[in-house]
Amino acid sequence: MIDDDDLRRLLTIRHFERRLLSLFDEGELSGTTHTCLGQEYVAVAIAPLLEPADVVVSNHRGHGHYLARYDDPAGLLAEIMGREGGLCQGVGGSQHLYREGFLTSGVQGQTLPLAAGIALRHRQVGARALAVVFMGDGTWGEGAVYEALNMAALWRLPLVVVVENNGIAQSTPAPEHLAGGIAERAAAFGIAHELVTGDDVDGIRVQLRAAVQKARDAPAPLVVEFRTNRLGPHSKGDDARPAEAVAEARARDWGAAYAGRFPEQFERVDLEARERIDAVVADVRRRPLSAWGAR
Ligand SMILES: Cc1ncc(C[n+]2csc(CCOP(=O)(O)OP(=O)(O)O)c2C)c(N)n1
Repeated sequence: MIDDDDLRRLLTIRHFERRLLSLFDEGELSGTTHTCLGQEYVAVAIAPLLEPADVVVSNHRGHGHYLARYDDPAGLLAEIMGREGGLCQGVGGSQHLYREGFLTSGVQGQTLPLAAGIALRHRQVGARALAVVFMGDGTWGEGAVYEALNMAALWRLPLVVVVENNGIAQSTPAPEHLAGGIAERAAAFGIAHELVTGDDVDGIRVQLRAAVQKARDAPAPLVVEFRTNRLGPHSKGDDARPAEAVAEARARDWGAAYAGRFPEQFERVDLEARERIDAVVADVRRRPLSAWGAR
């Protein structure tokens, strides 16, 4: 059973992401946004394995990574809506967030060299801190990934690469863009690889704790591959998958399965999370537009 705190984190992310899609429909958001619906548990499972000095480098699908670490839906929504109180005064938006210890980039693969550089710095100053980079399966098609892995392995960098392998890159299924497998690619560099197939946050932490600790204490890179499930569209409304694939994703949803097993707890925490996000949306909507000034 998931404890209330973890379930609250999971459902806060879920309701946040759902509201983003509805705010788009209402014409309240511009640009684009990529939700992590279905994948919330990856970030929630990883967050307590991290220490405050660790640096997270996230990607275009990064809202859950941020919320799992900081529980700050108002700061994130204000950023995405360009309102006062936004994390980066509304200049970064959904894909380019920055806060000490956390940054995201929408440029696929660019984040691997960046995270390797941060891990190198940690090593040089003896910081005992990790760089943790989140990436999708499709991003293994970018050459910069391999330069970064090569250096990370050679220089024994404290770098944890979390792969959210949801089996699709935008509209291209993994079998059409990924030759071989991620485990084999890690092995080619002599990098340890952990495969996570479940969605139980406690079980995932038990599985990963020792490997993450090792990456930190006896610095060396680690690839953690989650076989996960993208429930929503690639971005705001562009679900190019056939109806059967969408139905299959829904059938694999951790949330629906958990609600069926523990309905009383789910309904109680779900309502709490929904009301919290409703209040955040009402608050942020009333705020004036953010005014950007160089700092
Ligand atoms: C260098 C670069 N090329 C293309 C894109 C457009 N793009 C954004 S997300 C995406 C697919 C990424 O797929 P994956 O890595 O599997 O992550 P997922 O979206 O499934 O989380 C693409 C091609 C981009 N942002 N950056």
